[in-house]
Amino acid sequence: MERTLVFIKPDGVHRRAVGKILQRFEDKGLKLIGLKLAQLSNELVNRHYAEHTGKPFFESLVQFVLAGPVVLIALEGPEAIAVVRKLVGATSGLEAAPGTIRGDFSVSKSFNLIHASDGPESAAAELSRFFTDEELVDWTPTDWGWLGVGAK
Ligand code: FUP
Repeated sequence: MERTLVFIKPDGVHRRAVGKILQRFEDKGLKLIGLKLAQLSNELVNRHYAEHTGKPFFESLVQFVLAGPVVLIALEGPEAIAVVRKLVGATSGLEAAPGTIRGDFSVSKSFNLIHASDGPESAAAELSRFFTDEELVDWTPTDWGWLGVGAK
């Protein structure tokens, strides 16, 4: 079982696509363990995208993510990190496959609606960056056995 961090970027919120994006994760069978709307701080966004500091798109990326509230989502499920990245699709909406969130909602490299952790280390760091331990809720969906969760 893995946990991962997703956030819907300001374009997704402004476009009123939050419900449709959340639906993708619920339909897949992932478990929602944290959810909140937040206006991120400049300091937090700079820290989150630190690996891209100095790249040509860095400043516009930071300004974009600060341009309105984001929806922070913590998810849990089998291989949740890779499963979520597949649902999200390639970074550029121009490259992302139809059926993925970016493939269905974006025609841009930058305005790509969603962020998702790309590995176990980033998932752990990002979950604790955006959620306190108290905000993450441990619970068991009644239908998980039927979805194959825990099945070998
Ligand atoms: P991803 O993990 O798919 O979100 O992609 P990256 O970590 O490589 O990039 C982080 C964000 O930078 C992307 F979501 C969008 C933005 N970006 C650009 O705006 N232009 C680029 O050429 C590459 C990335």
